[in-house]
Amino acid sequence: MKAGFVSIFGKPNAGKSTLLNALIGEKLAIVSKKVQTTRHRIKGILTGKDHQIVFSDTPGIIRPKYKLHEKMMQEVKNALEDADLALLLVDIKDDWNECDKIFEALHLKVPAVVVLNKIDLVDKVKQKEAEIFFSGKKYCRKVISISALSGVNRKKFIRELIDLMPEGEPFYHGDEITDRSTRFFIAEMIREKIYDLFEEELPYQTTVMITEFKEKKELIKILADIIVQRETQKGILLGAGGSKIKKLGTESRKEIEKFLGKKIFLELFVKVKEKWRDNELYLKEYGY
Ligand SMILES: Nc1nc2c(ncn2[C@@H]2O[C@H](COP(=O)(O)OP(=O)(O)O)[C@@H](O)[C@H]2O)c(=O)[nH]1
Ligand SMILES: [Mg+2]
Repeated sequence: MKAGFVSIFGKPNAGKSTLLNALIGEKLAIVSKKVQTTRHRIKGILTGKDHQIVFSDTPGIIRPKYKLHEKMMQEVKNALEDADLALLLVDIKDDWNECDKIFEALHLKVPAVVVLNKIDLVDKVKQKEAEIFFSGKKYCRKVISISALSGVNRKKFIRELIDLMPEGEPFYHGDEITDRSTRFFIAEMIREKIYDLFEEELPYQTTVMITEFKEKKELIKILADIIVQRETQKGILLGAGGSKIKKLGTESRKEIEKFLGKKIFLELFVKVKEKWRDNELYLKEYGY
């Protein structure tokens, strides 16, 4: 039996969350065109006859600008410490040298596989160049080129990882696919919709907390607080005559119903907590 932890690292937008979802075959992690969507480490567990791989999706590696960022980078560090194998994800169209510096700075103590992602966007020549560039690096055991979006050859990909995993007994039950709760995923789905529906800075100043989750006979009742930093942001979230928050509610509800396979009643409340992103107590309360 092979069992171990595989952590996915890389710059924002490299496609880490897309890859985790592709590997697990479920949408565990939210994905967006905007950077810094992922704030938490999320585990995705894959169990087979002779193996268990516990993948960790992590926030993109950045230089922290506020406390929330520091917490996000702490999640990266934790995932680094637990890892038996690191997947270093590169958007093949990104600056390779810059990625190399970041990987170098991780000071990995475990083997690493460089995963060149988004190969659907380049030609074979460019792909080959990138493969040669990264395979020469000290931290790199192997290079795998994929398109997480167009579909990965899961079986083949996983086999290659298993080869590099330690022997060991499984850490989780075979039927567990993640370490996160239903409430967590629901909050994340609402957050994803906020990234979709609102411009620029607003999603970054926002977090979501589920305050009530009650299963009734016919439906599930869910109440959520949307936390913003300023009164003006509350206005933007609500929209004229409450039109925006209504849209957010409807779209979130559809997504959550798909996820839970049950009818839900969803009510959203917008709350202003000044500078929550820099406040230890708030950050803790909101799960960071
Ligand atoms: N063309 C292309 N786009 C991708 C691929 N993988 C991810 N993306 C897109 O890149 C963006 C960032 O993806 P995400 O998984 O959120 O990146 P993360 O920040 O590293 O977690 C999203 O718009 C994805 O749809 C890929 O293989 N090809
Ligand atoms: Mg992500």
